[in-house]
Amino acid sequence: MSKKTTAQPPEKLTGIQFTAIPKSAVGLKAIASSLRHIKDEVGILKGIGLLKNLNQKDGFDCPGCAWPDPDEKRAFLAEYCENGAKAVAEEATKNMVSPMFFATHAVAKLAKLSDYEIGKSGRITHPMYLAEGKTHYEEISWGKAFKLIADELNALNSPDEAIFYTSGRTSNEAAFLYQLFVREFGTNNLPDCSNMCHESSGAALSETVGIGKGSVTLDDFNHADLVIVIGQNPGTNHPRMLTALSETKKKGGKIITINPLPEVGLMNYIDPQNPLKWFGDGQDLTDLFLQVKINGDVALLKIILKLMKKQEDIKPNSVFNHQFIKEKTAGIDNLLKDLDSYSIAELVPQTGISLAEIEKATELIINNENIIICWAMGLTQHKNAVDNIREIVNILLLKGSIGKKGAGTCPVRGHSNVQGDRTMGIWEKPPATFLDSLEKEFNFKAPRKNGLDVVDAIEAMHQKKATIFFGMGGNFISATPDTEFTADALRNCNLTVQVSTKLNRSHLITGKKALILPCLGRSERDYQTSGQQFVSVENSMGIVHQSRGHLEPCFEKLLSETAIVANLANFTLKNSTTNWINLTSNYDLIRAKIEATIPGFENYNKRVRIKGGFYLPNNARENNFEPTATGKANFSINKPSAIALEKDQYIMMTIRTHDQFNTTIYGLNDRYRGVLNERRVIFMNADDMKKLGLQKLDLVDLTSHFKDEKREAKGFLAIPYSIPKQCTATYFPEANVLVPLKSTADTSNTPTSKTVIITIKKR
Ligand SMILES: Nc1nc2c(c(=O)[nH]1)N[C@H]1C(S)=C(S)[C@@H](COP(=O)(O)OP(=O)(O)OC[C@H]3O[C@@H](n4cnc5c(=O)[nH]c(N)nc54)[C@H](O)[C@@H]3O)O[C@H]1N2
Ligand SMILES: Nc1nc2c(c(=O)[nH]1)N[C@H]1C(S)=C(S)[C@@H](COP(=O)(O)OP(=O)(O)OC[C@H]3O[C@@H](n4cnc5c(=O)[nH]c(N)nc54)[C@H](O)[C@@H]3O)O[C@H]1N2
Ligand SMILES: [Mo]
Repeated sequence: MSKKTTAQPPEKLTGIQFTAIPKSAVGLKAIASSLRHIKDEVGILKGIGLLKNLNQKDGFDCPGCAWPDPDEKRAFLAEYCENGAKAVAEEATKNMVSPMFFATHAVAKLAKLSDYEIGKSGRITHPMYLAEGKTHYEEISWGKAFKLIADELNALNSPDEAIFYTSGRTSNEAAFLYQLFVREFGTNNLPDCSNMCHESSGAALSETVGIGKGSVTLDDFNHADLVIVIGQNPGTNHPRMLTALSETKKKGGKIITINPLPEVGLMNYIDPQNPLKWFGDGQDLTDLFLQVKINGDVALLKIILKLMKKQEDIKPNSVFNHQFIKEKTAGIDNLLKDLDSYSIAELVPQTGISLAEIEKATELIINNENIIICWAMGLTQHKNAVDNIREIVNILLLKGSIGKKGAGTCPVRGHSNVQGDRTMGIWEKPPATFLDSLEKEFNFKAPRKNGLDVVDAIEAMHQKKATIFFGMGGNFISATPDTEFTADALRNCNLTVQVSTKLNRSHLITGKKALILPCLGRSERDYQTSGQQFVSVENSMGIVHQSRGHLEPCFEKLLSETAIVANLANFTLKNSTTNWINLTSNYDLIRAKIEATIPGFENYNKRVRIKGGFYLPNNARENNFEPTATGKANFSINKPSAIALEKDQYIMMTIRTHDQFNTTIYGLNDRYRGVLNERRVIFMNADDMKKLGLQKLDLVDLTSHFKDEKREAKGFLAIPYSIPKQCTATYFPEANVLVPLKSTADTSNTPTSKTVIITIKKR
């Protein structure tokens, strides 16, 4: 393993302070925090104008998370959360990164700053070029930039030597054009942030219920008897989900939370048996909190399945929905037989939870009809992540709790349009039927070989099999695992190109040559030759709706992502029969092409103009599982975690603070966990700290272990916290250097960012 530590965030402490862990989420402090960010970044007047338009039916879609907006009434000035306001403030910042900024800041020096400091530099205003051997970026014209990229692309031996990454903010229109350009160029190398995110959900759900998306709608939360929130921290990452959970509660529903941490957004953890009243007007959210060990979920879910089966055996028809199982599913006998091969006594210690608590959870599942299960990265970023999700589906299928009101699957998506990007064809493994329709509509021969996902793309660049990296948004170096290895991979490239709004580390760890193409943000007006355009996005529940920018662009040189792709295609593709520039003159023309090639978009231009948008078809929601291999919903056989810790080893999960959006660091506080002004911390169980002779705030160095590989990250402050023994937590992206590139989930190949095996050494 490379020993040099040149690409990761600096090992610099910022002055930790503590605050009492709040008893409830949201409330006045959240409002104060939103306003502070808006005031500091944007200014009050402009800021209020912006917030007024956020998530309104004729406004713009929040560039934060993918949680849906209500179908019907929307509160004036209030369809956003603290962290949505921060996301908007960050994009609409007054700070500009101009050519002068680049002239006075050497790239190598900027790379020594933290992601927080880099991001706060501001919005990029001009296309910038870092020529080979140069120390500073210089301004370049758009035309020269496009020509340079086109020449480099066309000089490759094979189109497969280029990588085209996408983050999840790109609109449907831009994403559709982008994948079309990449495929006409000749490759399916379209890795995206989803590869590191909900890929495991997509894999598990496609196999078991025939669609890689969740089945519930927002309204289902009004009809659920029981919601299980597992491996997710909505108080921070999807704060508006708390409103939906609160509705479930108001209507008499129950909530089970399964998490190694007592996240404030879901409960006030003092006594798990008696959660304090905390939400808004004093409403409890979590009825039962199971403090599971990291990656102990399959063991836990298996015990629940075994207990369900036991009860059904004792009293037939009291637990399973036999009619649903008979008509709609396949594979129950195998599942039940497999369950017999496990013993509860052996499984319990893997969960860290007492059997009595698990029995309580099972009782709630048995006694309630309509169950929704919600999850996010706590389930998807493990070696057996796909098993985690398939095991959830097993529970829902036994209960017949899918494809009807108040019940179903709810993978809560991350980026605001990550689901839409997939629908538009941003995927390294496109289905043949999709390629067929592209070929027919656009008159070209689409590449049929699967492309590279994120992990494989990094490998290919490291081995110099791929030499051009193009990033449509995102922050590849900070978001990906194994920071130093990935840095070497990017440095091996001849050219790295980033289409971005804000300065980030990926502009600073570059190929031999590098380009930055600055683009419009979601909040800004997008003018094309036919006038102002709107774009469309798809949220976590499959609703496609429009988003119309509100602010004048922060600088006149910016292009929309759509225009950038069209120009690039125009420069690169010599034989294309598509008039790319004309397509971008009016986004209705792009939407018409989407309608012609992707099912579910009939009358797109008309329906996208209906306020609130329209739902895409969803077979699982409609209680139809025909698209699976068996034509039925499939039970599956899943394995508990195989991780065996050696002496003095710990599992580390890398999680988000309350003050960041992925690699964009809004501030240095994690208010809901009581930590202020510091990100280089490691949360540990107090007994584990004692065993290691550690006091609160001792400085430790971390080493991760994978096969015979070791990786190091230095200088973290140890903090005792409520977390199961042998489990620890650090923040992403500071700890990404420890995540081994080749440690990935089976089937989905998602990096195991929530199960990193580490040892901890006191300084
Ligand atoms: N404000 C804000 N909003 C965001 C984001 C952001 O960074 N900031 N990111 C967006 C994106 S792209 C995404 S994907 C989502 C991420 O949303 P989350 O998945 O909620 O984000 P994480 O911080 O990764 O939190 C994972 C949660 O899973 C728990 N967990 C970890 N390991 C396990 C485990 O083995 N089992 C169980 N049961 N739980 C576990 C952790 O304790 C934590 O509560 O949020 C989106 N929204
Ligand atoms: N260790 C660890 N690693 C993780 C995770 C984890 O939990 N732990 N989570 C993973 C997950 S779930 C995800 S989704 C990925 C996220 O990976 P990415 O999506 O690659 O990362 P972001 O931090 O969301 O990208 C932020 C950058 O996007 C650019 N940007 C913002 N808005 C726009 C826009 O409208 N257009 C364009 N073109 N650019 C824009 C800005 O320049 C900003 O710096 O990270 C993954 N990495
Ligand atoms: Mo994500």
